[in-house]
Amino acid sequence: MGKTIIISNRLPVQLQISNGEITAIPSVGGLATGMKSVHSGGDSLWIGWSGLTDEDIPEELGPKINEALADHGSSKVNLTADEVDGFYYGFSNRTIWPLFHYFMEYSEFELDSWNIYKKVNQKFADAILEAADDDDTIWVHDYQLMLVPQMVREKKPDISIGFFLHIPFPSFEIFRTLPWREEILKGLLGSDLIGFHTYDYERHFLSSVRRLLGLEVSFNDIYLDDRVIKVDSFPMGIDYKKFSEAAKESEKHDPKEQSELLQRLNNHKNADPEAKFFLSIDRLDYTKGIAKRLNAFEYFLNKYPRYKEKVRLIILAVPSRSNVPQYQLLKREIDELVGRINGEFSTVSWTPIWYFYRSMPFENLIDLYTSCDIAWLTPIRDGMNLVAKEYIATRTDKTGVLILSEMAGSANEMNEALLINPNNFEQIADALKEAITMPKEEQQQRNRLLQKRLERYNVEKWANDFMNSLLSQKEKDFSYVSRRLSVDLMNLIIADYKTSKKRLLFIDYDGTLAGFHKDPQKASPDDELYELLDRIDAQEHTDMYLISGRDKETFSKWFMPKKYNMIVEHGVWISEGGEEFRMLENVKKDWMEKIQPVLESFVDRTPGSFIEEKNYSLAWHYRNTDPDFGQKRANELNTVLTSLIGTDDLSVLNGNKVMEIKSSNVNKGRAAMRIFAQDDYEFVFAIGDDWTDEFMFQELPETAITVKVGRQKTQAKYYVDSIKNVRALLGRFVY
Ligand code: GDG
Repeated sequence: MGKTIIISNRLPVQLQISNGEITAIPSVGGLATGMKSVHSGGDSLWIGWSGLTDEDIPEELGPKINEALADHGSSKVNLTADEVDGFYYGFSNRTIWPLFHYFMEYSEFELDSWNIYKKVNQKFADAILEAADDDDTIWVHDYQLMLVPQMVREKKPDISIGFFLHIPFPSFEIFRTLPWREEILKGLLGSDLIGFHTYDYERHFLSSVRRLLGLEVSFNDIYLDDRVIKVDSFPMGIDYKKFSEAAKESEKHDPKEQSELLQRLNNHKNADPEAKFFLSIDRLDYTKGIAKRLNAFEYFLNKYPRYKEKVRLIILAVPSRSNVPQYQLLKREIDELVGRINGEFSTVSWTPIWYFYRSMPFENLIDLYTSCDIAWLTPIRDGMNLVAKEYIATRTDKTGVLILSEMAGSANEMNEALLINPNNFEQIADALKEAITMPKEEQQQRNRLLQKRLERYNVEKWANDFMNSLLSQKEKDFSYVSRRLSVDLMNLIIADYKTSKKRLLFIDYDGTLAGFHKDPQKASPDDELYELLDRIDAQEHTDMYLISGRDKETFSKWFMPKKYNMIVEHGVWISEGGEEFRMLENVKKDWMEKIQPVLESFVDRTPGSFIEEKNYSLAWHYRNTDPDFGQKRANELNTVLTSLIGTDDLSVLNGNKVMEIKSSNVNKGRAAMRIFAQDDYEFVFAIGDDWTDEFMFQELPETAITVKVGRQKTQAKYYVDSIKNVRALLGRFVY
């Protein structure tokens, strides 16, 4: 196995240059810590931007910088200040970030920054291509690099590529407003595996793929040409041990060894044992809902004035993207709000809000987590929110209450927290009161469960799950994936048809020429279909056979007057040129009376299902049952029948919402081959939609054109996706 290449906008280390000396400081964010286990284990390379623009790096330091990065298994992509501006501050943070967090009004659609985004994505892709061997595994991260997977795929079609999105994927209605939506989706679809934090983001993505690109999606697999792309959710965890150990370590400290911050926090706590600290930690970002939280705090103090002088809100807002205008406005808004609320409520001995606008060292972060009674994290939208998980991990005695927004991805896994809607101040005020008064035992009970889950599904497990899923995707055998019948392919087939001297066509009926109906008898041919079949049948040097599992009575009624060739009951009967049906295979039917009661018991227990008795087979139809229930019963029946029929000469066919039991020596493949052997055919064509047609696809010679209707596992060479397209294809033979 080759090496792993991780690609993200920023590298796991940040470089600083002072007095010609380079220092590399480990990055702190969730992504950097999360990928540590993948990056440190074995052969791995991390490609990203160093945080310094070309203009920042003195020429003579270039090689030294590369060496410093190489020491950390990293390699940089060089970006100019203009590129950082258009790609990072521009398209990534003024278009994608707001749009994907449902802040449509902040989203700017600038052609120039889109062009720079494309150019910079190509730079990242080129850096990968330069470093990658064919057996390497590539893991691309986040919204800044959504075009990279396809850019790499174009040059290295067989390489294994995974992509993980750390922010939400918005609903189709939001995503569709992006002018370059198709390009973004196609960029992502260069991957073999696309991961999201939650099932909802996954669902939104699949819906956009289906609606905007019209691709076939089955469960969480996307079918694109001859590739299958898997989409799945992997909720990101934290380095649980690091946080819980740090908290334990800090508790061991003698008060004099404690950080100044902790000493001060403790002094305040000791002065009034009833006082409670609320903690709010986020990057200063409009998605995090800091301004709303401040307003809600004011609302709480007015609604429950008895808590004045008892509670204190500690806000840590970490500076972020301060080049983007919205962030500058937000900074001003928060400064003003803090000033106003403190001005309104402060007393000589009490300031309700302590506000820090900076980044803190890790130790201080732990101090805040361990000394605050309530973590109040109420983003308006957040891909995951790791702070919520980190807070819980540091609560060594299991006390503490987490108030968490429903709009954070982490809310899906943290049901024991007090979940709130960040726009509902009434609910928030009540949740704060509930948190203040929550008995210690209840806090511990909730946190015990949370901690257990976070410890188990930690970040290492997250990264390993993703990598294993990516590897198994690579190892899967997709040879069954047939190709969509494109216009070009269709033209070739038609040309072949027209120049052939003798042609043979096998055409299935239900699900191929006509749609399904609640009552099978009502799925009769329409005039347009008769006209199409008439024309094909009238072609010179062409033998057309309708080939079906239906009974001969129904087909006699529908097609005998037309004198079409017909093979029915999967190959038991044949009628050619309007002659009476004759038996093509000798089949037994004495087994039927034994199987019939079994099927009847399933009809009794499965409302909507029924038995169709044919001359030589029995079919149990479950199209009209509840879909999940019907499928469950079908699986059950399959097991029962398999054990019942044992080595008898019977087989069970799983068709489209129907199970049919019949003699093993009868199938469409055998019947088709009998016809094929009768003449010297140059052009052989078979089309069908279900399992019973697979016998034809399998048995007919390699040169035959075999076409499946629908995108499922098949032996057919090609597929078309609808009955409408079947008719269009057949129409091209004759019109
Ligand atoms: C994006 C998505 C998703 C924060 N302040 C300080 C500090 N931090 C650390 C925290 C935490 C990380 O930064 C923040 O992670 P979040 O998940 O809360 O938020 P984003 O930065 O917006 O991250 C988010 C995440 O990607 C992962 O996929 O969860 O939804 O938006 O680890 O501890 N660390 C230090 N000082 C600080 O002042 N040392």
